[in-house]
Amino acid sequence: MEKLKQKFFEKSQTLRAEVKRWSKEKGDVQLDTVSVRQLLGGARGVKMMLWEPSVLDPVEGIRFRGYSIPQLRELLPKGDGTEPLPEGLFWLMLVNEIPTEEDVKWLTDQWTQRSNVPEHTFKALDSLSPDTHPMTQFVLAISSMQSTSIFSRRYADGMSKGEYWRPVYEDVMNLIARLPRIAAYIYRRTYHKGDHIAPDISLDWAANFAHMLGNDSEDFKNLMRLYLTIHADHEGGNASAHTTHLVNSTLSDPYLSFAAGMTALAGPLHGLANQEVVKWITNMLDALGTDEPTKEQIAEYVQGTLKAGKVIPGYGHAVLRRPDPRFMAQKVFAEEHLPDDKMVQVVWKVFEVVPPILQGLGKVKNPWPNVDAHSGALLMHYGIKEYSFYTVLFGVSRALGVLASICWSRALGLPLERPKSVNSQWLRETLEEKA
Ligand code: CMX
Repeated sequence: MEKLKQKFFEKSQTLRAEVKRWSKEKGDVQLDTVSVRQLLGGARGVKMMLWEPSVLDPVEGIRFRGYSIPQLRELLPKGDGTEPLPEGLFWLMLVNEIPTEEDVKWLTDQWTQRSNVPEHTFKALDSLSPDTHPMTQFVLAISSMQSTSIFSRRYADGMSKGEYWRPVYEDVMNLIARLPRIAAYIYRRTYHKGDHIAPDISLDWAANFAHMLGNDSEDFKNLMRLYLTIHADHEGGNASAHTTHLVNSTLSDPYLSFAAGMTALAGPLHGLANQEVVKWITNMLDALGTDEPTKEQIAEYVQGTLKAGKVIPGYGHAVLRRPDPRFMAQKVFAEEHLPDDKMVQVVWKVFEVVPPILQGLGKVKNPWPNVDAHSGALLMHYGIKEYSFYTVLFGVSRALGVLASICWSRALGLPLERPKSVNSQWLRETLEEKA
C-alpha cells in the first residue's frame, strides 16, 4: 500500500474501533441536544426540519397531509383510470386540499403545456455512452435544464426575498412537466436503440409516461398512476428529500437542488434498492435453477447473502417498524391484476421468509419489506425488464414531494440549513468529563 493510504488505514481503524465502542457503551449519553447514538448514528429521530407535504409514522407509515395511501386511493381523482392521479397528490401536498376532477384536469393541461424539453438536454444525453447508468443520465439531464431556470435569472437580475417563491413555483411546475419525457428518452435511448415514442398530449401525466416508455395497456397506465403517487414523498428526513431541501436552502435553483437529491436517491441503501431487489431475485433464481423456488430454498439463499456480509435489498427501514404501506399497496395491485405472475409469487414468498430471519439476527430494527421490495416485479410483468432504469422511475415520482416542499421553504423564507458538527476529540473529551 502507498504511504499515505497505509497511514490513513491505520489511523481510521483505530478511530473506527473507538467510535464503535462509544456507540455501544455510551449511546444513551446526552450531549447538548442529541444523544451519542444520534450523533454517531446518522441523526435518527432528530427533529430539525420543517416539511409540509407528508409525515412518516413508524407504525402507521406515510401520511400525505394526513391521508394514508388506502385513503388516497379512495379520495384522489382518477381521471380516465382506476388509480389516483399523481397530479391530485401534488395538488394535495402543495395546498393541503383534496382537488376536484376539474382541478386535476387543469393541472394535467398545465404540465402538458410546460413539457417542452430543451433541445440541448437531448443533445447532452446523446453525447453519453449508452452504458452510462440511467440515474447518471437523469442527473445530467436535470442539471442541463438549469439554464432555463427562471429563479436563477430573476435572482441574477435582483429580486426581493419575498418574491422567491414565485419563480421557484414556475421552475417546479416546468421541471415536473418535463420529467416523464426525459425519463422515457433515457429509457428508449439506453434500451431501445433510440427508437423514441412521441408524447400523446391527450393523456394524463402518468399515462403519457407509460405511453412514451412503450406500453399503452390500460393496466400499465394504472400501475404508473399508482407507482408515481406512492413514491412521491416520505417526509423530509430521507436522503433524497433532505438533500434537495439542504441544497435549495442555499438558494440553489430547483433544477440543481433536485439533481442533487437524485444523486442521493441513486444510492443502494435508498432508491437504488429497487434495482438491487430484482438483481438479487434474478441471481437467486439463476443460482437455484428454478423460477418457482421453495421457501426452504429462499431461506438458504437469504442466509448465504447475509453470511457474505451483504444486506437483503428491499428489507429494513430507518424509520418504519412494520411492512411499508407502499409495499402493501403494490401487493394489492398485484393481487388484483397479476396474481399468477411467477416473479410476483417469488416476491410474496420472500415476504414470508425474510422477516423472521432478519428478526433472528437481533440487530435489524425493522425486518419488514419497504417500497422497493415489490416494484420491480410489477414493472417486469409489464415489459420494463431493464432494472437499472427503475430508480429513474422512483425519481420522477419523488420530484412531486420534494419540489412541493421547496415551494414552501421559499414561501416561508426558511434560512440556510447549517447544523453543527463536532470532531472525535470533542466527543472524547466530553465523554470523559461526563464520566
Ligand atoms: N439486510 C441485512 N441487514 C440489515 C438489513 C437488511 N435488509 N437492514 C438492516 N440491517 C442491518 C444493518 O446493516 C445494521 O447492521 P450493522 O450494525 O452491522 O451495521 C443493523 O441491521 C441495524 O440497522 P437498522 O438500524 O435496522 O437500519 P438502518 O436505519 O441503519 O438502515 C436501511 C436502514 C434501509 C439502510 C437498511 O435497512 C438496509 O440496508 N436495507 C436494505 C437496503 C434497502 O432496502 N434500502 C431501501 C430503503 C427504502 C428506500 O429508501 O428506498
